[in-house]
Amino acid sequence: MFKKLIRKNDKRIDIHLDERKENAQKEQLPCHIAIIMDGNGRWAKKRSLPRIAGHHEGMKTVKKITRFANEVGIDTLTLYAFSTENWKRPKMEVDFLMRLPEEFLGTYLPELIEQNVQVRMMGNLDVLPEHTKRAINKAVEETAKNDGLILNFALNYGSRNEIVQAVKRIAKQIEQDEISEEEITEELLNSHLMTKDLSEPDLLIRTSGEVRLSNFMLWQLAYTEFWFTDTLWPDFDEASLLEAIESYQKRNRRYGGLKGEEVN
Ligand code: V07
Repeated sequence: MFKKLIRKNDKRIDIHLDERKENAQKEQLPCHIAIIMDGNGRWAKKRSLPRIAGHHEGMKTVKKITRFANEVGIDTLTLYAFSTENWKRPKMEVDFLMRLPEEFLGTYLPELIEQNVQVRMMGNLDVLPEHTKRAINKAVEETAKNDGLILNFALNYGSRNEIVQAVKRIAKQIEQDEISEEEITEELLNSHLMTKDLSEPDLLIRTSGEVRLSNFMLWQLAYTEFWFTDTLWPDFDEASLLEAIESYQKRNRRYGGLKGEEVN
């Protein structure tokens, strides 16, 4: 009897969610959503679990949100999985984090392939452990021909470093007389960023109540709508993503066709 009631309730929630999803799909969706997946450690602490338990739970949320974003019809999902600052954490935690791509792909790559998801990476991958590189390269290769959702992981990524690398390459082009100063434009700088083949994010989500960018996509977020939530990343779910999308659409409606950059 009790079980039945719960199931009934679950179903009602599902119907509600499906309806909201369909309504969202009738309006302009954010093409590219970027997420700072914060609050995994705090989620674990609240349960007296080790931080790595929070990271592991966070990985499950990545699967859930990827599935749902694909289902909704989002074009690109960029997820901040590991920042250049994260190396400062205890070695044991870093080692654990560096095993997560393998674990994730070990169980989930067949589904990603089946769902036509294309896996991409941005960040300095050279210095990652060999076992991590092997797993992510395999995923990138095996999904390269897919043309559904682009699932873009930021791994060992830092935005200032990305910009510095771009500037260095441009300086070299100048030095070697390949381009002139006049040719340095926003488009040229764009073409040297790790996001050169992606659209700019339309919506940035950060979980866990922190309201800062933490060196994430500084250049690319110039015109992006930001959505912050107190929900910890392991607790983030389909309804949370819909809430963010609905908020984005509401703001878009308010602009009434005006572009966000027309701030005057
Ligand atoms: C990581 C889980 C999500 C919360 C944030 C920190 C911990 C998925 C991946 C991943 C990365 C590349 C890839 C496939 C999966 C991942 C790290 C951490 C380092 F090709 N989650 N996740 N990588 N966390």
